[in-house]
Amino acid sequence: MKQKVATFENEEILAYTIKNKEGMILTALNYGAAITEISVPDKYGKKENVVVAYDNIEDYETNPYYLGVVVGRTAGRTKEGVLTFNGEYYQLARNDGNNHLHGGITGLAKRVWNVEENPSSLIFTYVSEDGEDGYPGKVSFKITYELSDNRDLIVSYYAETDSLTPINLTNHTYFNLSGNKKRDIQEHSLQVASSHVYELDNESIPTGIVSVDEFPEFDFRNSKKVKEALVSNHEQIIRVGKGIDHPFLLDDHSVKEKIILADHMSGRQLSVKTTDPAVVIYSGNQIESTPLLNGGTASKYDGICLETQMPPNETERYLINKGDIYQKQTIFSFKMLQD
Ligand code: FUC
Repeated sequence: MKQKVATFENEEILAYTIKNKEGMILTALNYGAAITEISVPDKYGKKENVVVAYDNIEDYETNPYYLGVVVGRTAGRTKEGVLTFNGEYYQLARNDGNNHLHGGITGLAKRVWNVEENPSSLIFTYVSEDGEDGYPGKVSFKITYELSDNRDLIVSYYAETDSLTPINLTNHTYFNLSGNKKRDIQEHSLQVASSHVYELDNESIPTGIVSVDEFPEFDFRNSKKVKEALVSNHEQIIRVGKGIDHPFLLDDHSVKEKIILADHMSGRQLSVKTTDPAVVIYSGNQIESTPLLNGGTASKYDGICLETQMPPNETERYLINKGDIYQKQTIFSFKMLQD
């Protein structure tokens, strides 16, 4: 089902809704492939939205928090927006202080994508021309959101290029399992199979890798409340606005559940399977009182992003060339916990 929800610069903005057999609902826009709704039941069977969304659809045109979108061509921050490879130098937009963030001023997040609608999947395609957002190479992107008959959202990424260029995509959905954002995520529990994290400089550029043994606030190898990290006065936590906004290296590269987020009050649990080597976890530290989100309020820690990807600012690790295929899958599985 699709519905026209807005017009941005003469382009029709459409919201597509698909359901699985159990009635799990996903809604996404043709703008940035932004996920505005994932509705799943709580432990009493009450179905509610577990993603953060703007109340006013017009806010997706600027989308200051990158809610729900695909980010790229390269996710995260590239120092000074400089790419150097193959003897060439490219200057990308500096849209975050001195640095390039989430693919630039426009990026994939603020493009109108072509959408093919199927009963339980949406296929988004977009061709990015050579030089777009400062990146070399013409790149064809394909992103699929598919609902399984269980409660899985399978996000598949595909890209191919006509010349050497970096690709590092992720999805920037903010989860809040309380349902329709009744509470913030501080009481959510989080488990991450990661024993090493990147420290950041004061512009949030990764500097080096530390063991979580030396940084226990970020030791989520056993499940603990997100709040336990947020209340710390560790300089890394203060630096990013009193929260988490860091790349975590995943210990095991096979496809299995490596990240588990749970809200015990609602009984909802989300687990994430990925083959990506890292996840940037962002606890919504920069969310302000406006724009309004999910029913009239907005504040810090309203949602948490689990951005599976290659570590940011390591361009040489994710170059693809003509004839190569960039392909990966992230599986978000929802489950109801009983008391
Ligand atoms: C995240 C963060 C940033 C930024 C943005 C909206 O991925 O790494 O700090 O605020 O999203």
